Parts: sequence; structure tokens; C-alpha cells
Amino acid sequence: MPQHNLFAALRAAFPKDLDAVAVETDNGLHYSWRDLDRASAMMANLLQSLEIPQGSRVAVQVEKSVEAMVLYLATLRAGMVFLPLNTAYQSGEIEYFVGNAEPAVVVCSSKNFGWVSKIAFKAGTAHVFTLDDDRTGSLLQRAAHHSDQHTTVTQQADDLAAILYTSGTTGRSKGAMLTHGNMRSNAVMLKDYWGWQKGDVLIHALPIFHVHGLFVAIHGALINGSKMIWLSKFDPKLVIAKMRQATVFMGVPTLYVRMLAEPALTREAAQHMRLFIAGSAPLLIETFSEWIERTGHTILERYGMSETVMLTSNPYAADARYGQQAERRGGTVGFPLPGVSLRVLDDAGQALPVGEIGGIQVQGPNVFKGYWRMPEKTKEEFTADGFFKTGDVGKVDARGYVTIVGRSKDLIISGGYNVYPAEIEGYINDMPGVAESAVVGVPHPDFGEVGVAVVIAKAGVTLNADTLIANLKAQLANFKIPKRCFIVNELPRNTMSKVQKNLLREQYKSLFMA
Ligand code: MCA
Ligand code: AMP
Repeated sequence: MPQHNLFAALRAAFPKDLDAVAVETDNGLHYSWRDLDRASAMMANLLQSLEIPQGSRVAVQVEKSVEAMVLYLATLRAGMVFLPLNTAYQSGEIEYFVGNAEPAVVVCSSKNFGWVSKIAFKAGTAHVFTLDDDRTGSLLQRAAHHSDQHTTVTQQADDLAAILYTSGTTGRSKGAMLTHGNMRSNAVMLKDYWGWQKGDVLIHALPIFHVHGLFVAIHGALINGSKMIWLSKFDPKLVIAKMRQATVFMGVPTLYVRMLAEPALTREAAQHMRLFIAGSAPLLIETFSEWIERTGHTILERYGMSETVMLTSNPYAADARYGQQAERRGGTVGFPLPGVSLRVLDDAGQALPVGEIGGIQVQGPNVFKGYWRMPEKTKEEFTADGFFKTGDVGKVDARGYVTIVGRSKDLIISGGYNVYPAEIEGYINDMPGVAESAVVGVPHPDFGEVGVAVVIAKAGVTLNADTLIANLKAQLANFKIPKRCFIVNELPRNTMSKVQKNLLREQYKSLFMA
């Protein structure tokens, strides 16, 4: 039976010299390729010793560490489904994900073990391990007793490899099911498309609980047998210092904005680098242009989703195979990647002429299988002829470049994280004395876009904005908390009495901008 397990493809790309350094951490640790292979084999053997069925979910909410990445690789090779969770999620959020995904295994940090284990056991999870970023925790203790030899479980292309929670168009998170085939096809194609070459070194400064850091960055390096310089957390000065020993960097726009604020970012500092990639949120043309001036490098912007991994990309270089120009155009997300079909339709579902703005729909081997246990919702998101509705609004120009101009889904992308207004509004509306609320995204110099809450009190009630915010902070991940909260007497409504969020965005658009 053919082997489509993504781990098999990654392992095949390991260099011959397994004692070469695969990962070098910012606190001076060196992991060889052999270490990655042995450690993931031991963890895979531990997972399989639990006698849980293949396809079992392994939910992970731990601080970024090489061991956390090894756990991801172990989950793949054991034929189980990796479910990464943002470390900022609090108990209410975790309760939802664990209830929805029903993981057989949960791995959390030791500081959260008390409340996470309670939620997990209540949801029927039989195994809860701890893993900390100082190489301690019960997961490693238990794995140490297992063999470092493991045969990667055979998987079909259509078998699940990961579930990523995202909400796309509505408030409650849905589990995007990504298969081995989705991720392997994307990783193999991007290796070629982004010109990965022998000797490349990636600076990894992103969190590993989202697609960008966990799949695009890690798969990019591993499938090229490339060393990673591994930063536990983004630090602009440290990334700039590491550029001298690296060739590739991937980041959300906020990371580029913060590095531009550092005088240490010079042409000389960046001269060893080959490629800077940006995505997950719009890269402002100002950032794009300033980066060229300061470093001489033209950022390559690309567009992806949790549901589709990478969809489009600006070109790495002129390449007849893809019939593309070599120009990386600021403000665009480049061309549909090889294998990806992309179209722009009007609200009636009719194809639009070149240059016209409409809804972006996509099809390809990278497009996910659907939302976990939500067949109805999945059906709504696909057209009859099998295109996925991204919820993004954009256009394709005469040269084939795709530009994203907005979103039809009610979504704020803040520093690369998705914030769903519907979710925040739900929490605010449940608070005593609140009649109604609206959360809208407004421009922000650092995060690109942040949430602002506008709240109406019930008749006769006086609300305090700081109290509302404190109440939210006790329940929601910190990055979701609106950066400002206004108590008002009325919200602008259209003739169908729907809140006109566009007018609120207009009203508050200069709140954070000089
Ligand atoms: C931190 N804070 C934020 C954010 N991050 N507020 C809004 N948006 C954010 N993204 C707030 C915290 O709540 C806290 O506020 C204060 O900033 C400091 O927190 P800290 O964690 O220290 O912040 P940071 O280290 O400065 O983090 C900023 C960051 C981080 C480095 C930009 O947000 C980040 O790593 N973003 C990358 C997200 C990512 O990987 N996106 C890829 C998604 P307080 O003290 O008040 O609590 S995948 C995707 O979108 C698709 C598939 C694709 O195309 O890639
Ligand atoms: P996520 O829900 O985390 O998968 O984020 C996917 C969303 O991020 C897409 O639907 C887009 O709205 C947005 N996105 C990703 N890359 C870009 C980009 N380069 N420019 C603008 N928006 C982007």
C-alpha cells in the first residue's frame, strides 16, 4: 500500500549526515536530525502504546519548544491527528475545543495541568500529559521508556493529519480538517516555488499553533533538510542578529513593522539572507517599500488559510514553468500557486471580468476536507462545482496578480491572529446591564488592525467600560480583548436595522493612527 504519511516525506528529506544540526535554539541548544528522528519515534511509540485508535486527536496547548515540534512529528508518524491550541486560550475556550474534538490525548503545560486535566477528563479524554519549554514534563518522562525505533504508520492521502480551529465567517470556531495529502502536496510544491536550496537556513520566530509557523515554516525547512534557528518568541533585535547566519525568514506583517523600528536593521545585516516571506494579514505597501529601501530585499507576500494552507504567492524568480513574471508586486498576493484554481465571482455566483472585485473561491489538492463534525456547515462553504468560498474579497488583474481588498466574513486580523467579532460580542452581550454590542476592526500601527467594542447599556443602567474589559480578560485569550471600549446610546443601523459596522469603522478609524 503506498505511503502518503507526511512524516515519511519529511523524513526522506533529512540529510545523509544525521548528526548535523537540525535545530539551533536561542538558548544555545543544538538538536541533530538524529535527535528529531529518535525523539519523535519514542513519542510515537508512547502514543501507540496507549492503544487508542488511529485518527485519535492529540490536543496540544504548550509553550513553543523543539519538543512541542517533535510531538507534532510523532503524532504524524503514529497516524494520529494533531490539534494545536493557542497558548493564550483560557478555560472557556479550551472547554469548547476539547468538547468539540474529543481528543484521546491532551498535552498541556504543567502550570495549567490543574484546570486543563479537569476539562479533559470531564470530556472523556483518557490521557493528559504535561510538556514544558524547559524539556520537562510527564510526556518526556513517559516517552523515555519507549524505543527510539519506529515504523511510520501508513496513511492515505485523504487521512486526517491535523485539525486547526478557525471561524471563517461565523463566531464559533470550527475544526478545519487538513489531510496528509493537503499538506504534503503544498510543502512539496512550495519547496520548488520558493527556490529552497542546499544550505538554506530558516529563522523560525512564529508561534507553532497556527498554520504559518507550524506548517509553512516547519515543513519548508524540514522538506528541504534545512537547519532552523529556533526562537522561542519573536524578538526583533534577535531576528536581525540571526540574519547573518540564515537565508530565509517568514513572518506576519507586524514582525516586519517591528524590525523596521530597529536601527540594527541595515542592508549589511540582511545581506546574507535570500528570502523574506510575509503573510497571514495584509502587508502595507509602506512596509513593503520601506523594507526594500532599508535592506535591499523585496518581501515575497503570499496568501493562505487554515482551510487551504498556501493559495497564492508572489514569484520567487521568473520561471517559465509557471508562466509568471519575476516581479513581486507590493499590495498583491501574487499568482495562484501551481495546482490551485482561483476565481472571483459576484454575489450571484457569476464570474467577473478581469480587474473586477468579487468573492474569492479556490480549488486544489491543498483545500481541506471540511469542518470537523459539521457536514452542513462544510457544505455551505463549498459551491456545487467544488470550489471553497474563502470569505475574502479581491480581484485578479490583467497580468494574473491577485489582490485581496477585504473580507465578506466578519473577521479582524490582529498581529496575524484572527479575532471574531461575533465571539466577543457574544461574551459582552451576556454581561449584566448590556443591551447590545458591536466589535469592529480599526487600523493599528503595530498589529495592523485591532478590535474596538461599542456597547449599549440596558435602560436605566450605567455601564463602566473598564469593568467590561476586565470581565472579558477573565474569560478570553488576551489578543482578542478589544483595545478600546465605548459605551454609546445607539448603533448606526441600515433599513433592515442591521448594525452598519462600516460606519463604526469609519468613525473610529483614526483612533490609533497618528
Ligand atoms: C499580543 N498582543 C496582541 C497580539 N499579540 N494584541 C492583539 N493582537 C495580537 N496579535 C497583546 C497581548 O494581549 C498583550 O496585551 C501584549 O500584546 C503583549 O503580549 P505578548 O504576547 O508579549 O505580545 P507580543 O510578543 O508582542 O506578540 C505580538 C506578535 C504575536 C509577536 C505579533 O501576536 C505573534 O507572534 N503573531 C503571529 C500570529 C501568527 O502566527 N499568525 C499566523 C496565523 P495585554 O498585556 O494587554 O494582555 S495562520 C494564518 O493566518 C494563515 C493560514 C496564513 O496565511 O498564514
Ligand atoms: P486563518 O483563518 O488563520 O487561516 O487566516 C486566513 C485569513 O487570513 C485569510 O482568509 C485572509 O483573510 C487572511 N490572509 C492570509 N494571508 C493574507 C495576506 N497575505 N493578505 C491579506 N490577508 C491575508
